[in-house]
Amino acid sequence: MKPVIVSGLKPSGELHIGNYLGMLKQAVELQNSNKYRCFYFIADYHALTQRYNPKEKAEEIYKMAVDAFSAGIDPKKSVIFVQSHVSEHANLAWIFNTITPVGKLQGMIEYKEKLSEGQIPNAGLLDYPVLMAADILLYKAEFVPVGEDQRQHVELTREVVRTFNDRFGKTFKEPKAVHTKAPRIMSLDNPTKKMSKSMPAGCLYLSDSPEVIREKVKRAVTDSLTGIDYDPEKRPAVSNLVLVYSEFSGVPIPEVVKKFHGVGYAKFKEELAEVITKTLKPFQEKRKKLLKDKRLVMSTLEAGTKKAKPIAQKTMKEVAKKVGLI
Ligand code: AQP
Repeated sequence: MKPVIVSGLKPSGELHIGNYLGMLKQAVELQNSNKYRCFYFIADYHALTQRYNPKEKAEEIYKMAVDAFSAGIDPKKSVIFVQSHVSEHANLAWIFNTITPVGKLQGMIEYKEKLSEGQIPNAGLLDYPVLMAADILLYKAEFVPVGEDQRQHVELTREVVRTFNDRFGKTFKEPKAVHTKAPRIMSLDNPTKKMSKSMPAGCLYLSDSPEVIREKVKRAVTDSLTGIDYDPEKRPAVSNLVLVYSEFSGVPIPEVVKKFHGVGYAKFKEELAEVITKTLKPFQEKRKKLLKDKRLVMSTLEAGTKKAKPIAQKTMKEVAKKVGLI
């Protein structure tokens, strides 16, 4: 049996280049390698932990699926579905809740960051990593392609595995987080914050038009020093842009720095906008077509649910028996 890969996309807004470079691009590569059984889901339950407009949520969920397909997630090669359509995600999270210390969840970096950004600390937000552990372990995943922000959550999943196996007998294996070379793309307007859907001012969206991309890149903060360089400690803003250039062009970072030696910010930013626009073109064309075919998208997701559900049910049955339910 091929090892299992699981990852999710939270429909809390449109996908940005951080989501793409930190996770989605790799998710597609792993799928295409043919070495894994890949499960990718739209994490709608996770999205409900943030303040949202219920009238917009269904559209966001649908668009997130469109974006995943447009970026190359292929239903012939991967199982793709909506999290809430497989109720076992919530059921398993409940069991894991009973073995997870609250103090551990209160100490999670992402949780504390969301609070510092002014979010109301609802129980779902606190519980996010436990639901994520269930997302991963329902399918007994070995690898989880995620951005750096999710590393601590995968670590918690590993702790859940150890606790569960200790108390109820060996059931799960500890999964590993796998990161790309761009695990943390920073916000365009603040290089100390990661690019986040919930902070749109610093985001470059995969659906942005060439004009918007040019404008956003032009406005991206740099620093008072001159020259294009890569030194995330001393020059985080410029280094972030160099990393984005490298990832979109496929040119290694040292060569990017060499290529733009002595070149001003304006020229570098023009070329950066161009390489992003060019790379995103096929994605945007596919997206435009798929957005018009809601029936196809919904039926593909339904087919994904049919594949995911029996596997989730099997794990849940095993867990229920182990923890003493009848
Ligand atoms: N800035 C980032 N750089 C690299 N990777 C990132 N990811 C998120 N932001 C960056 C990774 O993208 C995948 C999908 O993310 P998500 O949809 O699950 O939501 P998130 O991690 O909470 O991302 P956001 O954009 O910051 O959403 P909000 O603002 O709504 O919380 C994940 O693998 C994530 O690590």
